[in-house]
Amino acid sequence: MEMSLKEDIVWKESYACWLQYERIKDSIWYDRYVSLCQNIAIIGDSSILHSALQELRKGLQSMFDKEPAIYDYESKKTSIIIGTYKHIHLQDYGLDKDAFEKMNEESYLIKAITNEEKESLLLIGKSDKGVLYATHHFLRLIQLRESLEQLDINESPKNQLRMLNQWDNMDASVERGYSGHSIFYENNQITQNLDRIKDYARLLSSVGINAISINNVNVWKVETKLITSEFLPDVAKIADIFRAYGIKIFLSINFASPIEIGQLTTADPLDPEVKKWWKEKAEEIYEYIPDFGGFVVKADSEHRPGPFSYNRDHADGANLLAQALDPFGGIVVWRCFVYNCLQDWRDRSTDRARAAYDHFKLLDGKFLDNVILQVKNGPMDFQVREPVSPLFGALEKTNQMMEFQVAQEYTGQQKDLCFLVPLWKEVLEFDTYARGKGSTVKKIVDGSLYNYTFSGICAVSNIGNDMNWTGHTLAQANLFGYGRLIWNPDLESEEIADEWIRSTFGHNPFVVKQIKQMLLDSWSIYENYTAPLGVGWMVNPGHHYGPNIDGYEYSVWGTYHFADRDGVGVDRTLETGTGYAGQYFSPNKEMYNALETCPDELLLFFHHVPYTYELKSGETVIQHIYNTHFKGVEQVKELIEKWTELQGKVDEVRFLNVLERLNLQLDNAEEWRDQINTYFYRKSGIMDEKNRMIYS
Ligand code: GCV
Repeated sequence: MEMSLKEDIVWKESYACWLQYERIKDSIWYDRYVSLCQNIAIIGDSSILHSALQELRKGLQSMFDKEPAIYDYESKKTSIIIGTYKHIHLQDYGLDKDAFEKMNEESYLIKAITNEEKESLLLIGKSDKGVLYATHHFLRLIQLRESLEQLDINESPKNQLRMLNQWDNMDASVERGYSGHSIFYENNQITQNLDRIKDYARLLSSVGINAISINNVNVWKVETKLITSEFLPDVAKIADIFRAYGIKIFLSINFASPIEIGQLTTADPLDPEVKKWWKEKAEEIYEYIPDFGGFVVKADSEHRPGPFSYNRDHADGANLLAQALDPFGGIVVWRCFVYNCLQDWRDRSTDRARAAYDHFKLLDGKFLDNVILQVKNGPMDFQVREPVSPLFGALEKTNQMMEFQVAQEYTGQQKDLCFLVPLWKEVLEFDTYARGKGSTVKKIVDGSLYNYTFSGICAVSNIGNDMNWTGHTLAQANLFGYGRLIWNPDLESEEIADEWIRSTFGHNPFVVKQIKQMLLDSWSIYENYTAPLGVGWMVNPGHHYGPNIDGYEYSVWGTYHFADRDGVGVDRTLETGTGYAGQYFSPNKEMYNALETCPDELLLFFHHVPYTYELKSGETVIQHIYNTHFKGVEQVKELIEKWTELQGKVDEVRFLNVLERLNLQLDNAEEWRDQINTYFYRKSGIMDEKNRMIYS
């Protein structure tokens, strides 16, 4: 379907994402809501409360086409009352102060109160941040057309740190960015367009994000200077913006900073001069940003400097920085993505999947209390299918957090549709058995299993300066879904999809149904036409888009599938393989280790099997490969049909943006299908049972 945009394109809807606040046209809903939403009283004064009020005014004004009036709380005329529990006269509403005292700092209550004289809606936070979250929640309820009359909601986030990592460089490029350039930097300077950053802060706070690191974990020459007086005044301006939305900022630092910007000859973490340097550096940073969150560190990973250069370990490295930040309440987010990236493909004993566990398990208990180890969800690198990293559950005495990737590096790069919430959900629900049954990953990262002092979830962001933020409009659902899921991992993927669609595209039941189906099917569709049965990779080296079955096979990166004429897959068993399966707690260890019990979808991650091996599904491995690859392409065609049926039902800009991406996805899926099927036909010499077209 060929179509192009009209001249006078309107990007309003694309830019607003899920904060559309579309005018309520249905008079029944309008009338039901309007009387309750005309007046606001705010108690207290702070930059966060100011944001809450602004959000509320803006949202209500837009949905009711009427500016709400702001009243003095004491006048008691009001409909919506916002403030913290310390300022609101709780007794007037029969509320208990003690209940608030016990709540977490970010909690809130939304309650409808009706008495003879008036109706009130209370949005009460434990803190200012809680008020802001309550406000967003309340606006979301209206966008979702929930009834307000009986509201009695008590919410607390399940995870303490809810973070995004920008992989933005100061030349405006974004590592693994698929939505234009950075919104933070241009020409090796911090941008002067702070409005866009403010809009980003609004979006993030609306889904409960409370921390952000604003530069790439690969910290290059100019970015190393972000912690110097040359850039700190501008970093402080960014911190001011995020602070007003309850978000703390972090910086990624270069472990070799004492050498690169400090005129020292070493960055040895045990050297007294180095310790002094970092201590003074921390003091300087906190002069500019009193509530600075701390550092994110990629060390001894993919050629970045780290403690290994000085024969020190990661605990020495992380503790050096933690000591410097501690007096100010800062924390160190230390990444566990540490592996040998100069591997010899002929060496079958080295296994990249083992690396994070092998490096960090031994150090459990050696890190200071203000260090958090950040662990990618899988042992490799954000593949479409990987087992959960065995480090989850393995660190009893060290704070730990999850790292997801909202950016779709290996899942279609925001050209292909891949709604990632179901993947993240599966990871969080995974039972590690670390302390017996029920030791799920979500209980580890929310800190409850091991009583961590700091814990949470972070993810690589997927935004850039494209007008719609995420390149593919439907990729906005991943950013929204990430925030909603990590606020409450018990939410269902379908619920999150539904919220996102209604807030973004409105309530037409057909639109909601079609998009929801598209989102929920998309991860499995993407998996169908790409690398099979958990083996991963098979992508073009460097940029990672599109198929290249042997692209990484003989490289140094440790990412092999070992396909030969007889079979495919990586033997990670205890008996004949790399022993990786043994890093899990029982019974996961045994389940993955045995061919008979290893789940089909991860078979080739754990085992090398002949093409004729029969899966639990009853198909042979080779037939599964053919079937899923033919099916995947047909499913993409169905996605296109589903979307095409929405023409005229969603605005033209977003309609065409998605259509264009789906067409690219089809090209990609066809290429994957043909490359994969041909490769495995040539390797195995086994025909497709259904005799479909395989290029030979
Ligand atoms: C920021 C993968 C990506 C890199 C990324 C790295 C990391 O290797 O391809 O772009 O670097 O992960 O997470 O540090």
